[in-house]
Amino acid sequence: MTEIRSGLVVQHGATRNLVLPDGTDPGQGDQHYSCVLRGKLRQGRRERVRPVVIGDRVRFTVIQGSERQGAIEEILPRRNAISRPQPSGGQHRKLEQAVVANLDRLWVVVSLAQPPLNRRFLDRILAAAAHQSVDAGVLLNKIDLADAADPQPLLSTYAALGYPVHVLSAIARDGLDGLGAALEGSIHAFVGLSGVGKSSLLRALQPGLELRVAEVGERHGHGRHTTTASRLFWLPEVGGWVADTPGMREFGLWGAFQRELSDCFPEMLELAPDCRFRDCMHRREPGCAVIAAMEDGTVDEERYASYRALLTELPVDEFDQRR
Ligand SMILES: Nc1nc2c(ncn2[C@@H]2O[C@H](COP(=O)(O)OP(=O)(O)OP(=O)(O)O)[C@@H](O)[C@H]2O)c(=O)[nH]1
Ligand SMILES: [Mg+2]
Ligand SMILES: [Zn+2]
Repeated sequence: MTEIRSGLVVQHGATRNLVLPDGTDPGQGDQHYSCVLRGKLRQGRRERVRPVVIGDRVRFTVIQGSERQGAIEEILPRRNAISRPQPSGGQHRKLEQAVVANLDRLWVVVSLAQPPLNRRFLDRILAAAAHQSVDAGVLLNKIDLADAADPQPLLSTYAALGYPVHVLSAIARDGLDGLGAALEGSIHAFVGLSGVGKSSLLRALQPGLELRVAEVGERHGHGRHTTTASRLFWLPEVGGWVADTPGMREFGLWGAFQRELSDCFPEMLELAPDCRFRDCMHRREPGCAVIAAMEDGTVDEERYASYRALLTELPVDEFDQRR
C-alpha cells in the first residue's frame, strides 16, 4: 500500500524538495521528506522554471523502504504566488520563476546604508506584489549605522500608501518586537538586495536559528555570508513561517503590460480617475492628475521616478515583440 501524505514545501531544488508533513511539529528536529517531482508535474518547463516552490502545499507518496524519501504527486491550488521573469543575460524570451507561494505578506528588506538605499528596487518589488495581488510591507534595516538615511520620510511615504513599515536594526536589536508580532501566523517572506540583512533579521528574531549559509570568499578582509537557497523557517518565538531568500539583483514584473503598471502604484490608482484622459499613462499628457500631484508634492518624486523607470521595461501588449 502506498501511503499518501500532505505537507508544506520548505525548500525547493533542481531535483529534490524538502516537504514537512502536516501534523508534525515544525519545531521538532528533522521530520522532512526529501521529495522528487513526478514527471507529469514537470510539464510546461518551456514557460516556467520551478513548478513547485516554497510555501506550496503538496500531496506526496512515501517511497517504500526509503529513509524519509518521497515523490510529489500533486501541487494543491495556490492562494497566491510571487513570480518574476527568470533573470538571464540573454535576449531570448524569459521564463516565469516562482519565488514563494501562499504568502500572507511579502516583506521587502532595504538597508538605509551599506548597501545604500535603492528606491527603484523597493518600488519594483512592491509593484510586482501588487500586480500579483500579494500583500507587501517594507522593512527599513540598519538604522544603527552612522551613515544611515533618515527613516522618517520613508516611513511616512510608504505608510501613507498603506504598506506596513518597520524601522529596524538586526544588530542593535531595534524594532524586533513589532516585527515579530506582524509575522505571526502563516507564511511571510523576506526579499531584497544582497547584504541588506534578511538573514540577520531572521537570526535576530529567533536566536540560535540554523540558517544554511555559504561562504563566498573574502571582501575587504571580512568574511561574508550570503544565502544561496530559499528556505522557509518556522520561528517558534514568533509563531510563523518566514522565508529567507538569496539576494536578488533583478526583480522584473512577470506578465505585466505598460497600461497595467499605474494600478500597481496605490497613489496612481487613486488619482487616475482625475486625469483628463481615461487611458492616461501619466507621462506628459495634459490634465494628468498624477503629474499635478507630483508637482505640488503630494506624490513622492522618487515613487514617480520608479514608475517611469519600470514603464520603459514593460511590453505595450502581447504583440510587442521587442522584448
Ligand atoms: N550595522 C548593521 N549591520 C547589519 C544589520 N543587519 C545586518 N547587518 C550586516 O550586514 C551584512 C549582511 O547581512 P545578511 O543578513 O547576510 O544580509 P542578507 O540580506 O541575508 O544577504 P544575502 O543573503 O546575500 O541576500 C552582515 O555583515 C550583517 O552583519 C544591522 O541592522 N546593522
Ligand atoms: Mg541572507
Ligand atoms: Zn495621468
